[in-house]
Amino acid sequence: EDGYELWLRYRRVEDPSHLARYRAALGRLVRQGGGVLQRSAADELAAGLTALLGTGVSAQRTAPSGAALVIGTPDSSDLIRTLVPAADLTSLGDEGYVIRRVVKRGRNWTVVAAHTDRGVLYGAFHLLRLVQTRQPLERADIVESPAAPLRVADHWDNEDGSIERGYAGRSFFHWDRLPHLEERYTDYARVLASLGINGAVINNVNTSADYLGAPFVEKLAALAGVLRRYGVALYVTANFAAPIDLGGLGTADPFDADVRDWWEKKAAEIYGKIEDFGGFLVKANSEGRPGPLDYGRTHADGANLLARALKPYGGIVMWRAFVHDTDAKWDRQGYLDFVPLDGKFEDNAVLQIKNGPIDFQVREPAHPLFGSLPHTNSMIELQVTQEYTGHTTHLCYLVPQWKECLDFDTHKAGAGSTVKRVVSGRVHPYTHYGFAGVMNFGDATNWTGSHLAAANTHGYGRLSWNPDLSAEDLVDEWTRMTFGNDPKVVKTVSALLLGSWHTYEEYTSPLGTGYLTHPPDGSVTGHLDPSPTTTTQFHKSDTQGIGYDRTAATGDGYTALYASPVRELYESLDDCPEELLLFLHHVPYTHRLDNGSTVIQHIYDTHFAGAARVRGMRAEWDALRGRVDRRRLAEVHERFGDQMVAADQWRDTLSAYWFGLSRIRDERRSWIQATVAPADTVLLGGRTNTLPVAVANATGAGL
Ligand code: BDP
Repeated sequence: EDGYELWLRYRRVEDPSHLARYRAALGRLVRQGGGVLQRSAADELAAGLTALLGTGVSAQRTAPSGAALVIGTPDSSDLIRTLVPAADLTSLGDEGYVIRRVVKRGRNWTVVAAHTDRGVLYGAFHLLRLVQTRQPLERADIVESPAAPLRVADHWDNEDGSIERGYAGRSFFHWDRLPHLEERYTDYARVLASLGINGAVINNVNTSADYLGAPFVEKLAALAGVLRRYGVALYVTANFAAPIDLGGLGTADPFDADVRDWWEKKAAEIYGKIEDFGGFLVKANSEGRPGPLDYGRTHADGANLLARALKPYGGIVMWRAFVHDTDAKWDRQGYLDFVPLDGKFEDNAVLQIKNGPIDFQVREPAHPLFGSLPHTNSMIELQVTQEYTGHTTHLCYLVPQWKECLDFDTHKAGAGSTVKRVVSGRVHPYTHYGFAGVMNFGDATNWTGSHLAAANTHGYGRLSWNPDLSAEDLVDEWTRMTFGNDPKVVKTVSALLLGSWHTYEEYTSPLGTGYLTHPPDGSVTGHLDPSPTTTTQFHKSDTQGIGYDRTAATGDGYTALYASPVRELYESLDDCPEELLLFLHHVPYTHRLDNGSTVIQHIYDTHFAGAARVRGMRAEWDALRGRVDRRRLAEVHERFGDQMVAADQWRDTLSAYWFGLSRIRDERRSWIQATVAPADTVLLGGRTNTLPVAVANATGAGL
């Protein structure tokens, strides 16, 4: 198996009793009407059930004499009207659905019902999931609707086919061939819809203006046509300087009448071709991108310019809060720039805020902007592609990290103001809110480069629908859908995924040490390999101590951006959660942790334990031989091999580096004397980016 099907992998149900029950209940499919989305739902069910049940299933308009699966809306189906009381559907909104077993006139009906065809589509995927994961349907009574209206997939794909922070090949959007359509676009749309994702931004946040030019709009329209069949709206990242670059104007000043006119005409042109166009995503005045600040205007002025142009058509602007100019202010800049603008944005603009204040590191606190904007629509941006979390070399299942952020209580509007409630519009009365995920898809056959990385894509989409889902439930579901229901496979893969973030953190940067990766110099090692000498401005370690002092008392004042009691918790060296210790405090290497270890000893211990764990991970995976198909077994095995080498490199480089600074020996191991004794010059000379792999091999044995 090549992994192309991802979790939409429909294999025949093996267990005869399960199979018989599913066949009896779902072997006949009834759809009485509805539009395009309902047709897609029926097509997916027909194909999926045919494969799962091993018997031909196709949609019919009339009910058979026995049991049947019925899908539809009250408007399109009298059967649905008879089987589901209208009142049961009223609270579902435009995207929700029910899946219910109904016994009527002595017959068993399995019903997927919704107000809208879109709800039916999402319900259809849910039903397939139930079969794929072998859930009983006999007493099914499932009611679902999404937590937030914006559930978006962001692609950082470029026109030339390269992908910024993409590790799974090149872009599968072939702009040179579009508007010619390829099969993969349909599969892509199916994959998004299966998770409930309803929007896709198809180009990089660092974009040229070309995507807004007339030739491109034709291509976009063709793609939008495919996505539309699966309820996915197309969005485009807009370059703020487009009126200059494309329109030939002398300015992009939001207060300039010609500029306003240009954006209005552009919106009209796009909506003329793509009537359900979602809108724009914008990265402005960050990392050299053009923006309203270039003209002495504010972010709100800039966002509102575009928002007003889109408003007549129902489009929105997602304006990024990632404003990174100077490293020294990186942690606070988003907060300081946007809080004063609260309430100044149009109601069809929404601020897109990264989960943490820095940049998708392995460990960061939740961004202090969450909850701080009672009058500005907000959404969260998560990074599915593993930019700083191991690319496709390291297994790092990010759902537990995202859950920590989503469950974090900001206290900004009193206890219970969790991030997930903020971005679900339940803390402040937002009109647009939700989730964006920077995707890890490329043109690799298996989409994500590494088979197991697709669990992150799945996890992101499912959480954007329901942030209350647990990481445990999500890995279980993904594994069953991707590899089948063999209990040993489910147990092993689930455990591997669930422990992987912690392991990665242990051997790369425990205690919130932060940004230690190689600079993004365009090479494949950018943001992958360790390079602590080049990132001292981020981890602030020296011979006296380690960690970044962000306290109000003695540091940069970052902790003051949080509400009580978080602020006090973070400010206090004693109370601060240890996983964030070095993100928030600068301490001597001999500072004692709760477990009695010194910081430096803990760092040595975790680097060694984490790297050793990767060996165990590969062994556990290998024990699935005979239970996972040979190709995927071998490919994942190979990844773990690469991860072992890389984890050792992290362990050795970082252990040597911290020893070089602290000059404190590892109490438990003898490697340091043997390897990096008086090597300050090598370690601190700054001549090489990546320290020599600290020959710690002496180390490996018996530790
Ligand atoms: C950083 C990436 C960079 C992105 C930037 C952003 O390294 O490629 O352009 O974030 O999010 O993570 O704008």
